[in-house]
Amino acid sequence: MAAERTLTILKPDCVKKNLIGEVTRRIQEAGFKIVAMKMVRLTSDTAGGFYAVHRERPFFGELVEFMSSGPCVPMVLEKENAVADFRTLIGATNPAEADEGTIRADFADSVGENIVHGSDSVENGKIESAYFFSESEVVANKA
Ligand code: FUP
Repeated sequence: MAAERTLTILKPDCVKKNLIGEVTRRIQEAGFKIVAMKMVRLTSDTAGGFYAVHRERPFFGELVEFMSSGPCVPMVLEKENAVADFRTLIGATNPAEADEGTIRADFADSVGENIVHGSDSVENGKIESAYFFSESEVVANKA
């Protein structure tokens, strides 16, 4: 079966808490291959564009403010069943509801500041990956 891809973002709280290494370790230990990564500082516009689907939600302003509050680390990850397996690894959006041992249960402070993003479908993973990476920045990682 062809490997699937998903897009994650290690969010500004992850970077501020010096958890880039620990979260990346867990991602790799779970069998995901990193096929693209970079550190970026989103602006209000680029953060708002990424979360445009939530534009009308009451938390949109805070979400944009948080996502542009410091650098973050988007990555494209590859694995069989990557989208669903990654969401299992990170746990529920609200860390209070996330299963024990998941990344959000262990490190997130709140539903708004929840350490990592994970695409919710293969199609959205493609759209979200293209938001951060050009085709030439996504490499075949066969190592
Ligand atoms: P997820 O797919 O787990 O990232 O969750 P959503 O797409 O539902 O939400 C995207 C982001 O919006 C969350 F990561 C944080 C923010 N959010 C809130 O701040 N409050 C909410 O009630 C729901 C989402």
